[in-house]
Amino acid sequence: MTLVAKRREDYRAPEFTITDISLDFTLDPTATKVVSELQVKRQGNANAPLELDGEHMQLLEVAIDDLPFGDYQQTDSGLVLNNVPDAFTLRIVTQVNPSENKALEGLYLSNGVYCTQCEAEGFRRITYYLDRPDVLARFTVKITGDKASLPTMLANGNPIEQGSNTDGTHWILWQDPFPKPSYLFALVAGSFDQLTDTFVTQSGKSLALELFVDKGKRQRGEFALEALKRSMRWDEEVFGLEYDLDIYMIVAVDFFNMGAMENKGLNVFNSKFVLADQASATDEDFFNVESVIAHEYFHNWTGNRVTCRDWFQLSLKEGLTVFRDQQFSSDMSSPLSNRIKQVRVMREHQFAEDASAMSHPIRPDEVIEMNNFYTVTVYDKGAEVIRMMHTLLGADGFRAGMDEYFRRHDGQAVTCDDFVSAMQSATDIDLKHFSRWYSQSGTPRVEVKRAYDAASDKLTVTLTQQNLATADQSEKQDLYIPLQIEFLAADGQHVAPDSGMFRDNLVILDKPVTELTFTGKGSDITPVALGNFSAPVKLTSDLTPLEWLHTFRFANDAFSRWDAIQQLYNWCIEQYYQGSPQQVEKAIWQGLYEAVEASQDNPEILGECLVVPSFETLCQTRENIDVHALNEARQTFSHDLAEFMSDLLLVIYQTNQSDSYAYEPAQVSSRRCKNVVLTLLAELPLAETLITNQFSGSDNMSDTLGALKAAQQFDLVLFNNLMNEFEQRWRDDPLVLDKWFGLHATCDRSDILAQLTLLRQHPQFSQQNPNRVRAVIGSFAFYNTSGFHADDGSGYRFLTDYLLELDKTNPQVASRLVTPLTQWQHFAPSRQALMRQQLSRLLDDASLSKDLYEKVSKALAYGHDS
Ligand code: B3K
Ligand code: ZN
Repeated sequence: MTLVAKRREDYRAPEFTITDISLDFTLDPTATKVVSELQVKRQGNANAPLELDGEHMQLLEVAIDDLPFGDYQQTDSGLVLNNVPDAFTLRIVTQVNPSENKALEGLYLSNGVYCTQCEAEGFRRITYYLDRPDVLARFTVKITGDKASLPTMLANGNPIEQGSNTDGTHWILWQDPFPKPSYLFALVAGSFDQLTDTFVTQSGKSLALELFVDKGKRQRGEFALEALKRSMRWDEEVFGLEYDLDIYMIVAVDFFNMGAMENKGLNVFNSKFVLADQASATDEDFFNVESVIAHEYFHNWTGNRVTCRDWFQLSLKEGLTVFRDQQFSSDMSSPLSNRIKQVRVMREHQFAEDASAMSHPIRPDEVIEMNNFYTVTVYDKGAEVIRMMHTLLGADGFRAGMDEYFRRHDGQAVTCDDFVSAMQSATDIDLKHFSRWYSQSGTPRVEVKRAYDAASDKLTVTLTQQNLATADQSEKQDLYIPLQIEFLAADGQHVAPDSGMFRDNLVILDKPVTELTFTGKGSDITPVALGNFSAPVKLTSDLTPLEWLHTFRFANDAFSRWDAIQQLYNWCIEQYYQGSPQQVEKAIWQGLYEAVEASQDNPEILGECLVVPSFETLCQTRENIDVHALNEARQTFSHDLAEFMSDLLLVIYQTNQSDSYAYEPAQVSSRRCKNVVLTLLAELPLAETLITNQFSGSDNMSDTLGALKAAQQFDLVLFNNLMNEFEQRWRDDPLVLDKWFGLHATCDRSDILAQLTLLRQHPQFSQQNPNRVRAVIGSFAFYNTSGFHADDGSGYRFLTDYLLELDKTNPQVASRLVTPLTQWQHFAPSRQALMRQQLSRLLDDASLSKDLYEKVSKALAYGHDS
């Protein structure tokens, strides 16, 4: 198979545009008819044919200005209409089969609900169209469907008319006054429970809020509706942005490829990110619901009102909207835990992507399948790039830049450069050098080194940036890196360098080497670099273990204090991994003990500091990894840590019990701290009673799951007993059962593949449902280190067998799940060979989707053709 990549540089404005579209759907499970009427206008070359995108449907009729039209060719990817006038009405009738659509892209029917997903290029599975984000049209949508089974029929905008027919069907007409690209179109039809509310905007306009959930789940939707109101208020207060339609609708569906979708006025959500109550959802679930609700709502301005010119610009809306939802979450809960959570995503997943064959800049240059680029790089690194601008400009400057961005571009489809240039207008800092972050891929390395000259009593701190070649780019340039930094003297007091700071605690690294000097202050100065994770870089330094402890005691930046403990853990695990655990001397254990003891009344930081770095994080700073030795080093260290401070951990466990459950910041921190401690204690025999008591006494899902995770760590017999009880309680609730699936799939046991086979036969498992597939197969491939990386390659083979099946029905989900197999670069050569063997099996499949083809072929080419 050879597939041609599209290139960012080849962008050309469309020859035609569409100003208005009226769609008429007659819903039928296997033969839905779609009549589309387009107002088309030529805006380019006078002779150009009209080339419409379209696939996976039947074409029934084409007419121009009410006359049948025959001068067209149908191709694999669309329709080419020749000799068309400069302005005309185009009528196209198509037929689609929603029940057969298992890819969940375009219009599909599952569990009796009709639903669409059009971003990025799904609209072309509904009708022939200029399916690209720079064509903005006004949509009118009529839906006709069975009245009994589809009492609710929704589309974007406002309902303007409805009625009944004599044949048992009814119809409704929706109109969206805001011109929009086709990817923001949505249609939903089904039978739901509905929650309604109102919101009064800052300018006094009253809006209707409507949330649609599965029958019987109304109470589980209340939190999401409250979260929506908080998001609306926050965006008014922080960015001065108000909602623009009269009605805002959210629908929760069970079959959905990703988290949610920001369709104008009609968000469609994976029910996982809407439904939450004390009994069925963890604190983390509540957090995610609030953050995804906010994210989709914030898109109304950053994404919908101002959209992307082309898909290479995806980070324009995603990086910015992630940054906005992160700021919101941080205001709603603990800023420290939020920042740590974001950094974990960067270190565990984004750094891994940068190091892999899929490495790409936040604004990619080449794409075969756009769905493959909804990545942690575009989203999360994209948000880090926005955050750096926020750091450089300050909150007020950033707000001024945003105001200017909307003033210039409201109603347009624009580029990342347009965004930077609006930001430029609000600052004296030249952002030209900074903007390389958009075009350069890879994780920069920053090294901190000290040299002391006794004769002149001068300490020089050298900060070096290094940008290594990545799979996609061999040449690299220096970046503009804002590095937050503080300096500690031996007594814990802060000291300042002679000169060279950009601002208090901020230094700019804009060349390979930057030096800061300290004269007359002695040699004993500890630099604390990368405060608040001020740039998405990998930091190495010459700090000693005792200096990390010093940092924890005295640094001002809470993130740096947490990070110091993480670096220290990383160092300790390395000693175990190298076979010399005795290098972790008594003073270090004692220092860790004292650090924990001193933080006893601060569950927020304690709950984060007692988490040992994940296996995935440890991989990012190592090469040629012996998987099992590293995993074991991590586990043995955790065991020794728990043993050394068991008395202290028990006290912390006991003091962090709360009476009755509430989802509020103080309780969340305390519960998290308690459950993190329980996981550590699960290394020790004394944990059994704690685990069983917590499980049986729990009145909320966080504590129940905390007990199950600890049991999984503790012992298989206890684990299986508790898991059986859990299954009995939740057997009819697949969304909750996903937690159970995930725990089984991540269990460290020699018969894990047999277990996975059993899970696949479970009555609640369904290969059609992406949530189930992610819970079982995804948890295994991403997080079951011992099972996925079994020495005989059986884990890799299992995943491959599964993907070969799944790819036939849902390539998008298959392509997400292949990721761990493509990230072989950190491992020892023998293991790389086993992983590559399975990648070759995938590539040998002649009918492989282009989604998988793009990732697999890149992964195989990387490192072997250079
Ligand atoms: N914009 C959607 C993601 C669409 C993914 C298409 N494969 C959700 C979001 O980022 O808000
Ligand atoms: Zn988004």
